Amino acid sequence: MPTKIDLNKVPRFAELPIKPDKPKESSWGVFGDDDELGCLNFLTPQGIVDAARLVRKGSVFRLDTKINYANPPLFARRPAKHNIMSFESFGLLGFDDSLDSYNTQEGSQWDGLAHVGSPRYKAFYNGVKSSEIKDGPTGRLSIHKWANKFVGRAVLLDAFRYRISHGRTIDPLKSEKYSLDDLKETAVADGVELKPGTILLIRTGWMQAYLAASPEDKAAMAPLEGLKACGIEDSSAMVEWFWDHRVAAVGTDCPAVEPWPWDFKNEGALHYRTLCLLGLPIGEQFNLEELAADCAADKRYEFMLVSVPMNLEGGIASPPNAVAIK
Ligand code: UVW
Repeated sequence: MPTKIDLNKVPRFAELPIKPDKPKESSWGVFGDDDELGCLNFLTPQGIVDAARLVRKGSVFRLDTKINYANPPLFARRPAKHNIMSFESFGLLGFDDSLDSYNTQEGSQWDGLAHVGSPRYKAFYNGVKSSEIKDGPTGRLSIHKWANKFVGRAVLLDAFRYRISHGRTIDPLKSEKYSLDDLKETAVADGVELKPGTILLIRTGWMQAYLAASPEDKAAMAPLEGLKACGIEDSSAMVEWFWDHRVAAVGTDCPAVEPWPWDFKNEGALHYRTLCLLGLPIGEQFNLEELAADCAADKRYEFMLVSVPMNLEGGIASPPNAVAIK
């Protein structure tokens, strides 16, 4: 649905909040008091048309991990069990399948705006209360409301490659941090521009490190207390940079966008600043490996991104079902 908001009139981060009764550094009310899309409002029909012009060579990169790629899944999530059923007893040579205990966050995922709320304000994005987050069509901040929305221009910041190539090593399997300067320097080095309405992908190197790890190391990483993972800095300056560039969503290849573990009691955690205060969707465990290799080869770090989250009414999160198209 085309947005009715004049994006030229959206306040800068320093002007937030727009009303004194809204949380500090929040965008609550900017897109309307009932808005449930947050920064996805920065994706516009014109932005989709412009993004389509970035398709030049017909290369498609799937950004989702395979279901059950993480063995066992992180954060003690349960693996999906794939069952194939036969129709033979009905006289039909055919099959269908089902997935038992499928967790929408078992692999690559967009965290929906109902995933994490603020302990201080006891509310989710735009003041939505826990009681309003529920299964079915009336569930607020549900992932199914994104179904027609997640298409536009995207860019890749290969911060891992940038750091390594500049001799500043980082161990993605430790709780190490990419600073805002790391991201800005990567953007300058690779000629990446953050235009309004950009879906920002950030490669931290976590996914390639995880995929190369031994089965024993993967098993040790699965429980919450066993996982250590890199991520991006959880500062006010970081989200100011996103907001003032009208970034529509931030997808990463690491498990929590910010380093894991993050302290749930820290009000400055990126999960609170993005999902809850700004309504900025964040993505985790994306597989950016093939895309990053292609961008390094052709030096084009911008492309069209098409993501079709699950049509699950009341859904909290979703695999991105995303492709980058160049
Ligand atoms: C938590 O941070 C608990 O989950 P996720 O990283 O999947 O958003």
